[in-house]
Amino acid sequence: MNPDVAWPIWSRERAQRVEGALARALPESTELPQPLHAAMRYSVLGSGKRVRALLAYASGELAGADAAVVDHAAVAVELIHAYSLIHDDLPCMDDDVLRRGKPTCHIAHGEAMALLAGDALQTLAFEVLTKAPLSHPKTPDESQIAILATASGSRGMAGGQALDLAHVGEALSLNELERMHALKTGALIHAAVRLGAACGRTLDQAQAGALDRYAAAVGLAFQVVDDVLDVEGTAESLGKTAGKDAMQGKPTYVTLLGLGRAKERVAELRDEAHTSLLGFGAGARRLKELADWIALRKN
Ligand code: GRG
Repeated sequence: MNPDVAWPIWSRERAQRVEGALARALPESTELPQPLHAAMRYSVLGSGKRVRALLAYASGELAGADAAVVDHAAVAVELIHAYSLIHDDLPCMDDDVLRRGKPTCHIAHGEAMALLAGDALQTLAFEVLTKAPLSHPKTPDESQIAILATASGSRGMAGGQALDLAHVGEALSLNELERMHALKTGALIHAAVRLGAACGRTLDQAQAGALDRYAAAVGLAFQVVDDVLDVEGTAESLGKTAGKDAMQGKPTYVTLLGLGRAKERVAELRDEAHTSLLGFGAGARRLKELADWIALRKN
């Protein structure tokens, strides 16, 4: 955890909460087929900052939802995230050997099992959501399944990854870079915020718009910080290979803006996130803390 930012007790408690819920949602590694279930548990449990789960709990709290109702959304979003990391690390994509401070899934469990583990985590996420108790009925396109499916698919994270792969070694404008990251990283972060809020009372249009602006700002801030840490961090502090973007000739906020301006951009996005929450009062406390943490994180 980041020594520069006090990680609130609330966040620790929620991170532990989702860890337990993930452990219960995943098949035991003694269950057939054991190698697949072992690979799934290896990649999901024991580490990870759980930022997406925390965002879901925090926006759930804003909408007055019980943490027990948000658990399903928090688990689902972390399962999709874990699947994306496994597939991203595969030799056909980023070809990485270190993730969350340990060998990547395909190094530890073999390429075929890693591919299947990612697939199975993705479908498990949706299975978990089918069991989510909702506090009130939603229209189909507000359903948690629709929110997560759109954010994960070709119009969201998978689409962003396709754009990323297509542009390795190419120059991108700042707008093109932001569009790519809004999909690749931002869509799932946005979904986490929306999924949590969907567990509580219905927000009016202005409130939903404000929450969308918050999610867009923290999603982008998360990515700009990731680019800064890729330059300033170490494999030890990050738990993953550092300096990869430069190695692969990937356009980043740092290559486009320079380190100083990239850091200023993070501060602007944090301010935007705070401003978007002004109308909510004390209910937005956890979302505000998370925006701070995302902007100041060191891993
Ligand atoms: C394979 C469909 C598919 C998508 C992959 C998310 C992603 C798309 C790739 C990950 C590559 C990457 C390093 C993106 C930058 C931002 C990011 C998602 C970092 C990892 O998320 P953290 O820092 O990870 O929240 P932990 O381990 O803490 O959960």
